[in-house]
Amino acid sequence: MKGRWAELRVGVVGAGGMGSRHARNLLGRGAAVVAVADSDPERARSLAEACGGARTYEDGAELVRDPDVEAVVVASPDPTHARYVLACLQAEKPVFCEKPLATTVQDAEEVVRRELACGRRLVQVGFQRRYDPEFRALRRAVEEGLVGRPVLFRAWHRNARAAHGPPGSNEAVIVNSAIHDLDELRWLAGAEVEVVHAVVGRSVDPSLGEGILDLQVMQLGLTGGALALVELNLSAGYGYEVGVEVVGDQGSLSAGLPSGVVARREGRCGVSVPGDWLARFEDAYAAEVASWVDTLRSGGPPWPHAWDGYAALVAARACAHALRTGGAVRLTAENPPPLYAA
Ligand code: ISE
Repeated sequence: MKGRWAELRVGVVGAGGMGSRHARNLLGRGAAVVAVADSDPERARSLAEACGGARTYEDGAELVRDPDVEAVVVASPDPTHARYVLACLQAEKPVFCEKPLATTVQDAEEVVRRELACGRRLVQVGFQRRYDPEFRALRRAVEEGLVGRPVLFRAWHRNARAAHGPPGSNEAVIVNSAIHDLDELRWLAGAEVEVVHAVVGRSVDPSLGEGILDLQVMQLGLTGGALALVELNLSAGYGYEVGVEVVGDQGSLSAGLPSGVVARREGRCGVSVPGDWLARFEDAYAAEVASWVDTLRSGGPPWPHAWDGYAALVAARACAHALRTGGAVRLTAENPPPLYAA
C-alpha cells in the first residue's frame, strides 16, 4: 500500500443520482472526494461543495489525468463508461465503474484486454446486489447446498417507472437494467448464461415511446443445466422490488420478499415497498464502496471485476438479439483469464 492511500483521494465522474450517492458514501470511509466532473458545471459544483470543496471539471478525462486524483468513480451516462474506464487504465488508476461496464461488447473486451496488460485488477463494477445482506445470505445458502442442486432461478426486477426517462431503445432497457439480473444469476448460480431461449416483451407505458418494451420476460439456460426466468418491469407502477426464488432439487430459497415493520392502519395491514433502488439498496451501495476503499488500501483485488462486467454484457447483448429476432441465441463458452480467478 502506498502511504498516501491512508486517505484515498478520489475523483467522481458524473454528479447525478449515483455519482452523488457514491461520493457521499465515500466520505468518512477513509476516502476524500477531491474532484468532481460533470458536463453540467452547476451539478458538478453543487456536488463538489457537498464534498467539502472539491475541484470541478466538465470533462471526465481531464479529471482522470489530474495527478492529485488517485482513484476514480465513474457514474456518468452508460455510453461513456468504457471511455473513462479506459482512461483510468491508461493512467493505471483504480476505478469503480457503475454498471454497465460498457454498452458494446467490443468496448468491454477492450477494457479486459487493457487491464490484462496492466497485470493487476484495477476495475470494480457496481453490481451492488452482491453487497446486499439478503442476497449474500441467499448465495451462502445455495453454496451450502441447503436446497440441493439449483434447477431453476425465478427472478423479478420491478421499477415503479422508467426513472431515467424514456429508455431510447429496448437494448438500452436490457443493458441498463436487466444486466443486474444477468449478473445476479451468474453470481448466485456460479455459472454462465449458456443459451437465451427466448425474450419476449410488451409495452406497458405508451408514453415511453413507440415500440419500447418496458416489460420483458427472459427465459435462459445456464451452464450446468439450471433454467432461469427473469421478469424485468420498468413500469410496475406501485414501487421498486427485486427478488429471486432459487428452486433446488430439495427445496426452494427466496430473497426480496416484502418484509419489515407491519403497519395496520386505515383498514389495511402491510409493509411498505421502497420507491426506487436508492432506497432498496442503500446499505448495499454503502457496503460496495466501503469494500472498494478497503480493498485499495489493503492492496487486495477489487470485486466484482471487469470480467464480471464483460460476461454480463455479453449475456445482455444476447438477450437483446433474442428479443429483436424472436429466436434463441447460444453463447460461446469462454474461460476467464487467471487474473480473474476468485
Ligand atoms: C438503474 O440504473 C439501476 O441500477 C437499478 O438498480 C435498476 O433497478 C434500474 O432498473 C436501473 O435503471
